[in-house]
Amino acid sequence: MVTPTGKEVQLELTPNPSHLEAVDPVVEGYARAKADRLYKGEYDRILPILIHGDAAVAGQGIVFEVIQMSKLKGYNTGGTFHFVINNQIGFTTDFEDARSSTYCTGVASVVSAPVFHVNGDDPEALLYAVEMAMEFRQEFNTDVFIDMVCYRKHGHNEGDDPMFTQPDLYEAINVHPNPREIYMQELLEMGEVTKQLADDLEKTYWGDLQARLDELKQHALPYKSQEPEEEWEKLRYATAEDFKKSPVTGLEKTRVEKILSHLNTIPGHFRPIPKVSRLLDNNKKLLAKGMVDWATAELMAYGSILMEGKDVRMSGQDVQRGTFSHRHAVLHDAKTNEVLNRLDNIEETQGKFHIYNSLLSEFAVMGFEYGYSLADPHNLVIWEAQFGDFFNGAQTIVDQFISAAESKWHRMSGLTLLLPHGYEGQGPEHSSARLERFLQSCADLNMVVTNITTPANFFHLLRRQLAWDFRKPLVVMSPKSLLRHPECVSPLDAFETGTHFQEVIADPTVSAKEAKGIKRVLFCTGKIYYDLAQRKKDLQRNDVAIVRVEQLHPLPENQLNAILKQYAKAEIFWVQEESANMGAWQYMKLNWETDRNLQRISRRASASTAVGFKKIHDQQQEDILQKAFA
Ligand SMILES: Cc1ncc(C[n+]2csc(CCOP(=O)(O)OP(=O)(O)O)c2C)c(N)n1
Repeated sequence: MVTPTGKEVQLELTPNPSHLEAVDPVVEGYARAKADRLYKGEYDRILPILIHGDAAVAGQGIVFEVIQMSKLKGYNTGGTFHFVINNQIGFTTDFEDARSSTYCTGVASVVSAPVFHVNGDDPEALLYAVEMAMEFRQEFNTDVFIDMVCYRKHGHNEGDDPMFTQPDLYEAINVHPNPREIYMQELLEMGEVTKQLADDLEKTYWGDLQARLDELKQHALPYKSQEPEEEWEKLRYATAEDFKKSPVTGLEKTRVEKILSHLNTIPGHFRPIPKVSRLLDNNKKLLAKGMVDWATAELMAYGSILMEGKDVRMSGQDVQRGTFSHRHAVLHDAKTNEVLNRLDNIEETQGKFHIYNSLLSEFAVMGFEYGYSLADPHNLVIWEAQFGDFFNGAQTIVDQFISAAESKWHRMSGLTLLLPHGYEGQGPEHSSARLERFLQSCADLNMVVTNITTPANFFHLLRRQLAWDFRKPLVVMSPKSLLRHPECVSPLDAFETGTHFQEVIADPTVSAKEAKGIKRVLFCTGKIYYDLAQRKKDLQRNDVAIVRVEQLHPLPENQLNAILKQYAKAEIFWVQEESANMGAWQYMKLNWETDRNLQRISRRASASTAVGFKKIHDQQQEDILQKAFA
C-alpha cells in the first residue's frame, strides 16, 4: 500500500476473536517475528498497533501482561501504538462501574508510556496528538497511548437501544452535532472554506468510497505478500492420509555425532558450576554406552533443525535451564557468569536458537509465541509451561486461536506447547496438564496431542513439526520424573537414517510368535508405561502386552487396530494414572471405533486432579498396577 506521501507500507490485520484484548500478545509476537526475520531487529521499520475500547483496556488483565513484556529482551517490539476509542461506555456499563483508575489508560504508567488524552470532536487536535505520539515512539521506542475521548452514537449493536440504560446521556448525544459538522462549522467561522467547497468535498469523498467499493467487488484487492508469507503459500492443508505414517526424520550418523559432540564440548576458558560439569560427564558416560537421555534428545532435535538453516524460538518460565534442571540449554560461567548458549556455533550456516526465560505470565507469553509462529513457517516456535496445569491461564489462546484458527480463519500454526504432566505424588497443583481439555477440543485434525515415552520419539516429534509440508499446533504432555528415569533412554540408532516418529509403540518384549499367548493387552499413554513394564517384568507376566499410544490425536486407529488383530483373543484395557473423568479415557472410548470391549483402569473420578498426600498417591498407583495385572 502506498501512503498519500508516497511511502510504501505493508498493512496487516491479525485474526481477531471476540475475546477483547486477547489478540494483543498475538500482534506483538507477529510483529517481533517480522522484525527478527525481515528487519534484523530494526524496530523502527515495524509498528504494532492495538486498538482498544475504554472498558476493555481498563478491565482485561492481558493488557497489563502485554505492557509488562514491552521492554523485555525476548518480547520487545520497539514500542506499541495503543489507540483507545474511549466512548465512555462498555456495552451498557458506565465508566464509574468499569474501572477504579482515573483514566482508562492507567496501565500506561507501568512503563511510563506517554498518554495523549484528546477530544474526539477535535480532528486537528487528534491528528496532532497522533503525529506527536508516533514521533515519540520512533525516537524512544516505547509504547505510546492515544486516549480519544468521544461517545458512541448508537447502541452496542443494531438491535440495541441505549435509552434502556443511559437515557439522559443518549438524550444529550442525540442532539450533539457530529465531529464533521463541528469541524465544518469551525472552518466556516474561520473563513477557511466556503459551504459550497465543504459540500463538494463531502460529495467527492463519498463518491470515492463508493467507486473503490465497486472496483473491489469486480477485482479483489491486489495483496502483495511479504517474504515469510510467501513461504506459507508453498504449504498445503493436511488430510487424514498424512497422519497414517510419519515422514522420515532420522539423521545421518555423522550429523548425530556432530551435534552430540558440540553439545558436550565446552570452550576451554568456560567453567560451568560443578553440578553442571557432573551432568555433562554423566551424559558422556551414557553416550559411551550408546544411549541418549531426554534432555539431550531435545537439544539434538533443535540442533539438527538449526543445521538445516531454520530458526528455533523457545520461551516460558525458566526455560533456559529447564524447570527440572534438565535442559541447561544456556550455561553460566561459575566465576564470570558469562553465558554460553550450547546450540550456538554448531556450524556457520546454521539458524538462530532464541531461548528466553519469560516473565511470569502464561496468557501473554503463549499468545506472543502463537503470534510469532504465524509469521514464518520455517521456525520451530515453542512455549513451555513451568508445570503443565499453568497453561490454563492461557486457555483463551488455546480455545480461540490454537485449536480453532485453521477452521475459523484458514491460518496454520506449528506452535508447540510443552506441558509437564504426570502423577508423581506432588499433589493437585503439579500433576496434570489437563490432557482431557485438549482432547475434548480435538476434531478435524486441528492439532496434534501427544504423550511421549522415549527420548528418540520426542526428537522425531519435534523434527516432524517442520518436516511436514503443512503445519499443526503440537501439544506435548512432557515428562518430569522420566527426565531422569534410567530406562527412559534411547539408543543412538533410533535417531539415525530412516527412523521416524512412532505414533504407537507395540510391546518390545512380545515377539510376533508370542502374540498368541497374550491374554490381556494394556493400552496406555505416557509415563505409566514404565510402571506397568516394571510390574510385568517383576511378575514375569508373559501373557500381558503393553502398548503405548504416543500420539492421541489424530488417533492412529489403523495402527491400533492392526495390533488388536494380533491379539484376537485377549481382553483389552485402557490404563491411565489420571482420574476417570480426566486423562485420555473418555477420548479413547469415544474415538476408537472397535467392536472389542475397551475397559478402564484408573483412579476414580475426582474433583481435584490429584490427592495431596504422597502415601495416598502411592496406594492409588499401586491399586492401578494391581488391577492391571489382576
Ligand atoms: C473478554 C470479553 N469479555 C466480554 C466480552 C463481551 N463484550 C463485547 S463488547 C463489550 C464492551 C466493550 O466495551 P469497550 O471496551 O469500551 O469497547 P466499545 O465496544 O464500547 O467500543 C463486552 C463486555 C467480550 N467480547 N470479550
